[in-house]
Parts: sequence; structure tokens; C-alpha cells
Amino acid sequence: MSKREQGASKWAAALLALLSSVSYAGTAADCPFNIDQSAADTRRGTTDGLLFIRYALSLPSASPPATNATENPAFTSAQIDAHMSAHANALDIDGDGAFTRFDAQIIARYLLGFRGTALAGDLDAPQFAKRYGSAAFQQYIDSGCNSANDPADPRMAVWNAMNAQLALGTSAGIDQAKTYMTDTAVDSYTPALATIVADLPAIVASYSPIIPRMISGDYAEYWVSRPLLGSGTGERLVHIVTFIRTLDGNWRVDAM
Ligand SMILES: [Ca+2]
Ligand SMILES: [Ca+2]
Repeated sequence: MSKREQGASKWAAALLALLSSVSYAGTAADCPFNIDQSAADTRRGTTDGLLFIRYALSLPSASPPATNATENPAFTSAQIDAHMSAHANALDIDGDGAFTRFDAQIIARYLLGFRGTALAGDLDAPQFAKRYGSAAFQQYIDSGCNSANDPADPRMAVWNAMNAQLALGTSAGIDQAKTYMTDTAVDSYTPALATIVADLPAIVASYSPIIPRMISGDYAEYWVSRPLLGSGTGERLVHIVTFIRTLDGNWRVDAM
């Protein structure tokens, strides 16, 4: 094996190790779907699925017809509440930060055997959903509802990649950063970026992380703040960064 081949082989081994470290180990059986805590750990749409929907609608868990339909008539509302609290992250199927009737609906459908586009093909993704669509929901559940496996927010990934280039403080970096912008943004910001190229590392370092404000279809707005120059009291200016999903399917910064 040549030196170059040895290098490539080491690189491939390192890549494999990295990929296996972020693997989606787990199965749907790891999802905390046995909400009625039946002894047999059975997960049924007509019992557990119904209880998830009742919980999301704030209906009393332990009143009929839920009790009549459950496999474990002895459960209490307190047990349901404890289960929901203990598994809040895993049960947030769309990853919008809360357990809502949307999550309940997907869980109930899954437990009733809906797969593929039948799982969510007729539903719009909630505003702040990190996971979109039937395939993403099914993969999340099939792999054990482990939110630690969540992919990065695609808009944050674009923002961070663009800023990593701007932070180089070079015109080559600016050119690379433009690949993360819409044509409109490139037209708007190219002249300004050229005049502040040397200051870019400090400017980028002063930004806060971005926070989602509104996501709707192919348009998204995030908050970002930066220190107010000359403020002795730590005042910060808040800006809105807008993203557009362009025709190639990639999110790009449109205004900042
Ligand atoms: Ca059950
Ligand atoms: Ca949710």
C-alpha cells in the first residue's frame, strides 16, 4: 500500500468511526409510547394512542372512554403526567419544543400502523418544527425517538457556515460566504462586506447565536443580537435574519 493509500485508508477509518458514533441506534420499541403503562409494554393506537390525544387536548386521562379502552385500567392521571414529563423530549416528534396535538396525532397514527406518506403527508409542519414530513417522523420513531440524534437546524447550519467564512476576514472568505446567500443578499451586501473585510472577524465574534422567530414554508426569520458600540451598560441591538429556501432546496441567508 502506498503512503497515499495508507493515508486514504486511515481517513476512511476515521470517517467510519465518526459516522458510527452518530448512528441512529435504537428501534421504535425504545420510544416511550406505552403511556398507559400496561404491564405487557404493549403500544396500541386504540389505547395508548388515544391517551396521547386526550392528553394533548387537555382531556382528563382517567375518565371514560379512555379508561374503558385502556389495557391498564388501574393507571392514574398522575402517572400519565409523570410519564409525559419524564419523556417530554422524546415525545416531541416534530421537535418544535413542545408536546402538542400534532405530536399526539403522529404517535397515534404510527401506533395504528400508518407508515410512509400516510403518516403525515396531509399535514402541514408546525411553525417551529425541526423535523418535517412523513419520512423524517418515521425515521425518528423507527430509530427510538432519541432527540440526541437530531440533525442540526438547517438554517443555523447555513448561518454558521457563512459566518465561518466571513470570520476569516479575507476576500476569498467573503466569496465563499456568498454561496450561503440568496442573489438578493449578494447584491445587497457585496459592496459593504468589501469595505469591512478586516473587521469581519471581530464583528462575527460579537454576534449572539441565532434564535428562531418564525418559520413558514420556504421562509424563516431568526433573531440575532450584537453589542451596541460604545454602550457602557452592555446594551445589545437585535436584528432579524431572514432565510429563504431556494429552488435547489437549500436554505440561504436573504437579509441580515
Ligand atoms: Ca399500553
Ligand atoms: Ca412537538
